[in-house]
Amino acid sequence: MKKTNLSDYDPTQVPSGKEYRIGIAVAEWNKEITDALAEGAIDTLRKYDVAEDNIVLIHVPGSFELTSGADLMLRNDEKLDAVICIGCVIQGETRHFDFICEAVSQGVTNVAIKHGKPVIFSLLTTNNVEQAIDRSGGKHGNKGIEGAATALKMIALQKTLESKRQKA
Ligand code: RBF
Repeated sequence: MKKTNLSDYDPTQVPSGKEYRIGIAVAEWNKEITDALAEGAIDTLRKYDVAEDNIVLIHVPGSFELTSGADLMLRNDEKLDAVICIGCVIQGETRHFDFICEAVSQGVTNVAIKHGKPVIFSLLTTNNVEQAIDRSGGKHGNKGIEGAATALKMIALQKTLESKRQKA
């Protein structure tokens, strides 16, 4: 298997986001990395026709706050179809890394289930800065792009299933 660009996805399989409204919560820790991820996500949403007014961006202090940031967005904007959570946690010398990663992965899942809407986990969890750079526009692509494509696919899936249920 070719392993150079992990953000490879089939662009023909990504649905149009013309009617969609998507939130992006971005953590300020490791800002250069998370800004690059957010840029990849926003460019991708634009590429698939999400209207500028329908891309709603907020910032939270650190990745740990992504869960409550996503929850606040969904609670206060009923028109949002999904939220993409963007952060970067870099392994340090203490156990914070494990606690933050665990909290965000569980938290994002809980918010998605609570609101019945896709909440996307675009969190880099790396051993060092170099690995983070490689995945935010470097040799392993940009995980923000992948997060945006995932949001579009999940919203389309949700709308398909909802319309099937209504017809049944
Ligand atoms: N937030 C991140 O988004 N990435 C990190 O790598 C990161 N490392 C942290 C390391 C320590 C020791 C602490 C105390 C916090 C760290 N945070 C990091 C911030 C965390 O997500 C959160 O904002 C704070 O713990 C406040 O709730």
